Amino acid sequence: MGFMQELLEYRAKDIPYSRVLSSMCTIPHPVAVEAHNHFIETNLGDPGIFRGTKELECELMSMLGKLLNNENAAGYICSGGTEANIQGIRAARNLKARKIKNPNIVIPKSAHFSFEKIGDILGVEIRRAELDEEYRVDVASVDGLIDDNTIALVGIAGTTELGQIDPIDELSKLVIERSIELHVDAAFGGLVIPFMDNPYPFDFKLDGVSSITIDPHKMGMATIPSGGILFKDERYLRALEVETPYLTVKAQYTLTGTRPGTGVASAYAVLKTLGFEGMKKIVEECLKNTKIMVEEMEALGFEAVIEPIMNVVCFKTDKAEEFKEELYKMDWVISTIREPKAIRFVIMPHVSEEVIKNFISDFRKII
Ligand code: 0PR
Repeated sequence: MGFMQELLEYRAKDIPYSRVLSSMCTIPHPVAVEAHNHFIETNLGDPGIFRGTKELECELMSMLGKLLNNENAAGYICSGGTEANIQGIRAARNLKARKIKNPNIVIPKSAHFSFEKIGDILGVEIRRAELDEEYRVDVASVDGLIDDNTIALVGIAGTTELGQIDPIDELSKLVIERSIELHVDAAFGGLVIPFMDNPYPFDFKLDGVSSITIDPHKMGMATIPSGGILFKDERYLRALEVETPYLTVKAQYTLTGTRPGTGVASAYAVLKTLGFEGMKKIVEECLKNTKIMVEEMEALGFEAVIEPIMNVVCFKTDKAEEFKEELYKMDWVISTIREPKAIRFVIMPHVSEEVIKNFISDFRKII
């Protein structure tokens, strides 16, 4: 048996996306794959060599900046939401906290687990604010946790578990009053909210927002890895720089050194091909399918934890873990959340109406 055959056999053991209802990633758009293949050997870690790819990244950042209502936004394509969140907080720390001994940040209890890593790596104390009944961060609770050592607040535009959007406009007012930074984690929502009928305010249109995480490898249908970090202006990138003695450039603001240009090319290809209207159609389809999932689950007697705002939806049940295990035995992947006990579905572009119908028919057998 040739080793390539062997590789394919390993790959065949993976669960196909048509049975994955738990992922924020999806099958890349065909143009993303084509673009990716053309950039397979690129390394943006040394942009003087890959100067065309670097130019393309600048173009993509300018497209994302416009989408997020800031022509001056500066940033780069990284390994994912985790790195983007690290860099958002690291920039805030470097700008604000050089004089502060024990810096802290205030994040919602609903924040992604990447903030656990941030506390550990950056030595920043993480304070967790309470949520309201709709699982948005409670601004009074945030306010109560701020002190003289607070360098930044975090708001989430599309929480991992419920797809909820924090009151970013109120957080923005708060950071302006306190002269601190505001990092918005829109890893998922960044490429959903702008394409919704009544978009929630979450981006640079709000004066307090300093940085935004927005991941093309989630709803942007780019190839993995393609995460995004955008800052209000260049000043934040400068705060991240280290000197690079022997590269084609003198300084590097990224967290990783060697980094692929494939995520830049694939994200660019998707956005250029689909345009604003094309992205809107994809988002509309996902929201329509989310409604179908709600109807199907309600017909089985389940109740949604909150009425879905984007294409993430959870249903209350004490048997969440049991259902997840039983479904996994049938090669269906769903997830569960921390609070309240519930099962969770992310209705990505690969979760078609047909996938939902197939799932419901198997789920009936279990319940
Ligand atoms: N911020 C938010 C709001 C997120 O939802 C995520 C990931 C991150 C940051 C971190 O992004 P990276 O994983 O790109 O570093 N949210 C999903 C999660 O952790 C990611 C995911 C994707 C999980 C595919 C499972 C999966 O199959 O749940």
